[in-house]
Amino acid sequence: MTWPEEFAQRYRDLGLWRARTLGSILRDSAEKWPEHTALVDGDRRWTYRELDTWTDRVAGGLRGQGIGRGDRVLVHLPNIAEIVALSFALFRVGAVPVYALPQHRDTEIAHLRQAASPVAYFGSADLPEADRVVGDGPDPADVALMLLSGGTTGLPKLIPRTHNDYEYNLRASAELCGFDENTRYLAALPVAHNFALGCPGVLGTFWAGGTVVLCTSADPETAFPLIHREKVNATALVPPLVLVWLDQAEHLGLRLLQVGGSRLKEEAARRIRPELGCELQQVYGMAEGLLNYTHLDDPDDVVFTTQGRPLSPLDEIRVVDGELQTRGPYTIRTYFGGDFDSFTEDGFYRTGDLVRLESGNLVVEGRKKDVINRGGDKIPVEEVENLLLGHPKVHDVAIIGVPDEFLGERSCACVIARGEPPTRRDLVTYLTGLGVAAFKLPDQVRVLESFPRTAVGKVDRKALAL
Ligand code: OOB
Repeated sequence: MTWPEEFAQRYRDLGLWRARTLGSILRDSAEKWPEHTALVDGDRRWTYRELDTWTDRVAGGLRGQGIGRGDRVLVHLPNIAEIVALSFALFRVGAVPVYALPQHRDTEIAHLRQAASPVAYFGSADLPEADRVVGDGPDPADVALMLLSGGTTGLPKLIPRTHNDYEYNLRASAELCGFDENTRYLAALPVAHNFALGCPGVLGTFWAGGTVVLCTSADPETAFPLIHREKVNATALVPPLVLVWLDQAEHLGLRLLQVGGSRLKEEAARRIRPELGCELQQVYGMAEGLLNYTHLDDPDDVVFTTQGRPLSPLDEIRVVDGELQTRGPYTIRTYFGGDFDSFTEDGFYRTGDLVRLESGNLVVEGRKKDVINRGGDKIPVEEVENLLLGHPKVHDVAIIGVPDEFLGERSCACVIARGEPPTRRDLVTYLTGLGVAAFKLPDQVRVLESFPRTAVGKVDRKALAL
């Protein structure tokens, strides 16, 4: 389930795992910088002391509800201050937030309920009450939170991250990115996603004593005025948003612009400094753990053309048949509920990404997993295919990625019709009716007589894409 003891021992001995819980991050910073602004959400602002007090109140409320150590709680909130206070309160009582994305709808929430058996739900959909158990405080080796996989094969899996490993993840990231008490980080991507949560994200900013500015939309109309008003100096984006920001060609005065989640084109990378006036850092990460960063003092070519190198000296990486495999102090050894295909016998996680190493830095060249990366949003194709098979006009369906200038790739549903062929609108209306996140809706539909098959009879997605 977790790291073998010899590995855990090494990570502790080397001071990577410090036996700190995530709840203590806010407490420590509140002691060091009580009057410093910790959090800004629109017109609402909290100092570290205030946020710490609020968190304790929420924790008391959770305990009053009987929510405690080890209980999973489904958190389905946008970037509002409540997701911050609730998360820290859950960390403090030892309950485990399971982070749904704000874009998720009934179908995804139903899946998460089934997969995680949460005792409570915080968000906009309705959940009946479940059994509740009272517990005590957390142990650093406990699971602190659960992230969703960008989708391997089948339905999104739950990724259990411990206090020990995630505290290291965000602390090492904050150090590498030079975060300190003067950092003013704009959370433009969802806080519920690993990138904005802990790479270094909002948690890394709190660890460093900086200020987190929340934003519910990364559109320039919303984000740019906030950047100016709050003197934001660091943020993280996915590549399509970078293109939108570049179109505005406005100097933002950011010290650091992190970009990751999908492949950033070199041409866009080169425009960032002259047009937005900020330094680029490429981030190639995954909710399962491993993070790769370009460094702030790397030569331009490295920053513009590679996805950087592993965060930790204890990260182990190897490339097998083009696929990146990894294990290390903050990479899971198994998914919640188990899954043996994604891990090798010696504990390496098979990323499904095809990479090459270029003088020590990774370049992501493709993937072998059945996921479409739609500008950073991961579409688990099997999940959507299974839903579409329920449509009366669909006999069979295969969803493939097709190249897209803006998103990197978009989705195409290849359909064998049952009688009258379905239109895109038919399928979109159907999926929307089921309550599916908008980014999973097919961008286009192609009707075919039959699918090309591989030698073993599986749909040949590569041939379909031609
Ligand atoms: C981030 O995490 P996930 O879990 O949503 O998705 C992980 C997958 C990777 O396996 C890779 O296929 C792709 O997203 N990816 C990239 C990339 N960053 C992630 N592909 C090309 N270039 C990049 N820079 O997406 C994530 C987690 C933490 C930090 C940043 C991104």
